[in-house]
Amino acid sequence: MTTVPPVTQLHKALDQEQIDQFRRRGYIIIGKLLDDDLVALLRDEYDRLFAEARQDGRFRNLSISDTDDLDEKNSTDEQMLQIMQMCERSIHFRQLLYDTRILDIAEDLIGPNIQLFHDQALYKPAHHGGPVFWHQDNAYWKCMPANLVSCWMTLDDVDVTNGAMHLLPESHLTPVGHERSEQTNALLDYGDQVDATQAAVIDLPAGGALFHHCQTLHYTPPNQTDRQRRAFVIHFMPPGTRSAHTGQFLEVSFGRPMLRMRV
Ligand SMILES: O=C(O)CCC(=O)C(=O)O
Repeated sequence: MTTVPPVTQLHKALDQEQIDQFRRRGYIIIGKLLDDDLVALLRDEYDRLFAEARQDGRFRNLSISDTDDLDEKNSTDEQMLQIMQMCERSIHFRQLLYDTRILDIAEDLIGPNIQLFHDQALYKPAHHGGPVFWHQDNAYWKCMPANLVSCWMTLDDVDVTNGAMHLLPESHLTPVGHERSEQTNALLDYGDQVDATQAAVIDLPAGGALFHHCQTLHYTPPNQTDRQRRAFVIHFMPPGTRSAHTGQFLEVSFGRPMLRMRV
């Protein structure tokens, strides 16, 4: 006779070893996840939205500023371009939030009820792509409890030369204080204190994905190659998460929809 495990023990996408690995290291590498047709569609949409955003200024260059008001006087060659909430600008990126392949993994990591915290496109253009310094995401967000999980996806082949993700194993276990970067003032930088030789450097193909915890220290280097590096991140949280900035629950809204709800 076969024994059916209780529902709470059924994993959707990961096996127990992968889940244990995530808990121990603070990240898990999935590899190729999105098929090439979807990648092609998302690339077109990504390029269209960045072209539009350049026209009307609704994007940020994190190499200069963390607001949408780009001050051209402070212009730099470096570009770490960000569009927040692609899901509010594009039906295709909105649909991606509900992609079963992604949500099944998120469910294995944070549980059956999943709300969007936010999404973002992070674009390092060829030749000029700026770095994102070492940081823990929750140093920006200050969410409580710190149980958020990010799915970082690539729309191009990504390796160390064009901006690969660097992750510091086990760093999610200890939240650390961050300083603003002296270089941009727009980004946090914990870099001096990281032993980068311990970092995992993750190559991914176009359509690849990794998941990391919101306290995992991570970094991406500049892109000085002639290849673009287009990435997209979905930050998931369990409902009931609070902002430590306001003490308030992060309520369900158009910008913060429930993506999956089972209980
Ligand atoms: O895409 C990048 O280069 C940086 C990603 C990142 O820092 C993040 O997802 O928090």
